[in-house]
Amino acid sequence: MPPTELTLDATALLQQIHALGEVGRPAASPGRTRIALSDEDRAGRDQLVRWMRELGLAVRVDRIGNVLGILQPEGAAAGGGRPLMMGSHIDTVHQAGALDGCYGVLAGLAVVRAYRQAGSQPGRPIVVAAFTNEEGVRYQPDMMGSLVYAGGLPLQAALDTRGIDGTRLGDELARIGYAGDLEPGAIVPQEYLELHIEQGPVLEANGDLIGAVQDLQGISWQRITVQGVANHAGTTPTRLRHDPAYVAAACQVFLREQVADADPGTTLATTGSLRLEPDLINVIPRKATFTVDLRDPDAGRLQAARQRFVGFLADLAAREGVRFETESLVDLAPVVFDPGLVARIEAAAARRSLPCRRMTSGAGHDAQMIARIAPSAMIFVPSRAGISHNPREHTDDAQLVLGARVLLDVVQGCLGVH
Ligand code: HGY
Ligand code: MN
Ligand code: MN
Repeated sequence: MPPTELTLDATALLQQIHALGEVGRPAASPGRTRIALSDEDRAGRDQLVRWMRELGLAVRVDRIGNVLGILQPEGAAAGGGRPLMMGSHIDTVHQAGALDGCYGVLAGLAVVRAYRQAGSQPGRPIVVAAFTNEEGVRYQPDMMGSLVYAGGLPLQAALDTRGIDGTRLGDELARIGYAGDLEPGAIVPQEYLELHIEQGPVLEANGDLIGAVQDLQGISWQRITVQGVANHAGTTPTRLRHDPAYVAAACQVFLREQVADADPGTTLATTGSLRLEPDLINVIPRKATFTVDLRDPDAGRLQAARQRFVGFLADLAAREGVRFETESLVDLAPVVFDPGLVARIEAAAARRSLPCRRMTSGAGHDAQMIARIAPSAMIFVPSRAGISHNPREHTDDAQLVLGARVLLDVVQGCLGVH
């Protein structure tokens, strides 16, 4: 007689989170780095595939390198039907924490393990997915593997993408041995669930343990190139300067004071990358290249912020006598997740008397792409001090286990135990 409630193997989950966190972490370093399609990413993928195979999952890799572990029910439960998909990513930013993305993928394995250890079957297939290049730090856009999977970016365009290091994505994918043969999106899930750390301060600040993520804010990424005139730092009067560094700095002030701090203060603006050339102490730069990451839950506000910024840049460039170019890398509208799945997450938390809050995701996630092809939702757990994309990223083990338990409850509610 199958059990009415599956048991989560918390020890195995935490062990795998720790073990994967060691892949790409130099001995003396607090953080790990597994940039998409790097040798370290390959090592993380190889480890994940081994764990998938240990659980008896059929492993498929698609043509953009997404890794899918498939549990196909047998016997009476093999009633077919489209799979329930859980997933996230295992590529990281530079010097990352151990949880971003990895937690959701390994919790998916923990759900499969619960069925295996109970000798039970789900009523439909389960797919655990690790999507390629979620972080988008080497190749833009981010969430690339899931975007291709959802049909939002042509495969060939993704394969031909040039990285910030000049490499071609398709070549690197082949080099690490993950240019698979499955057509991206060939397996359309009936629903998609992603468990993830919040990466922000909201849950912790409010004493909540579970976030039922109902929507995800819009994201705009632009790369700005400003061409000025290199000149001598000591002999060039200010009035004769055409200084890209000054333009880039003025843009930062504008983005903070006129965009991020403006009412209602929901737009976030970040310059994460700034490069000056020739980058020498006594030379007025000839060129500045910088990125602008804008986020807002409201599509109209996001587009207005984007336009106001470019308008400011155009006026400033004319006054400073410099030329500029803007390259759009990402322009994603906000996404609303499936209300039915969000309600299931809340109900699962309530059954365990876990304080739960409906919320918006500040970060981008693969779920926002898969939501284009299937009902999707996310479960968040707290991040200590809201820190992420930083080796100090941390969530207490007990909180990680509770999040995975809620995921298992929701999956069990969708698939049953046979
Ligand atoms: O940029 C993001 O929000 C995600 O971490 N890729
Ligand atoms: Mn992530
Ligand atoms: Mn991330």
